Amino acid sequence: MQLRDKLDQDRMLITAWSTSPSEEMAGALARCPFDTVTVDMQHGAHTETTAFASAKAIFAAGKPAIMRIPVGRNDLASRALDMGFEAVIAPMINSVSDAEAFAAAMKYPPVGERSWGPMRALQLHSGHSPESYFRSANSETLALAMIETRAAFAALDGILATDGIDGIFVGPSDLSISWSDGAGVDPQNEELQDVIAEIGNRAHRAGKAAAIFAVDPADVPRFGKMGYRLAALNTDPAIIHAGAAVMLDKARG
Ligand code: 3PY
Ligand code: MG
Repeated sequence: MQLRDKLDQDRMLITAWSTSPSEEMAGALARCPFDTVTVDMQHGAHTETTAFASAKAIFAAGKPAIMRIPVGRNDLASRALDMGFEAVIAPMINSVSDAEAFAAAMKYPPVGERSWGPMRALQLHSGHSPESYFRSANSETLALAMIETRAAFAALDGILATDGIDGIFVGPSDLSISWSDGAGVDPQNEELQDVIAEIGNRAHRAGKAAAIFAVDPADVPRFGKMGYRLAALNTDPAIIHAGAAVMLDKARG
């Protein structure tokens, strides 16, 4: 089942967040009971080589792969889809024109300007002929625009209405920096929770997917009540730390 169909179901999907430039690590995350794995090329240490190898490892574990591109790297968004990623998260989408440029890279004409060449995607998604991939790609791939500044919040309705944008992805850390005018970073700030709820509601009303990065797994059920359908559970080092803490506690009695 495609990531898009899973998102339409009435349950919260959880993605692992791969920052370590290793296909083995990405594959290991995919074999955990996450719904999907996101390969982070904005702040993660992945190169294109490790990211594309990771997509194969994630796919081999039977899971869909998501890529987060660096700011403004819409060329990489098209390339990620060609390499078999099903969804792309674009950071710092702060205006309708940012959203339009991202959507153009993600969708084939007539919606956008994506150029043809999904060779690896066709190998991985073996049920597709070139023709059927072309016909279904615009509706099956997901373009998720990150809302993580005051400017993005001000432009939210326009971003949500942009043709080719399938949903939004909230970055609470950057949002907290922008919301405090640079006074600090506090993704779990109380004041921010109303803003996060408002973004989830507006996405829901616009019929678009809402996703968010969760610093604390305990926040995920609350985000679900706000209309969010996809949450990232911190990063791979955080998962190792949490697992090590549990194992060491047991070992030391
Ligand atoms: C943020 O919280 O700003 C993010 O981009 C999450 O990765
Ligand atoms: Mg961010």
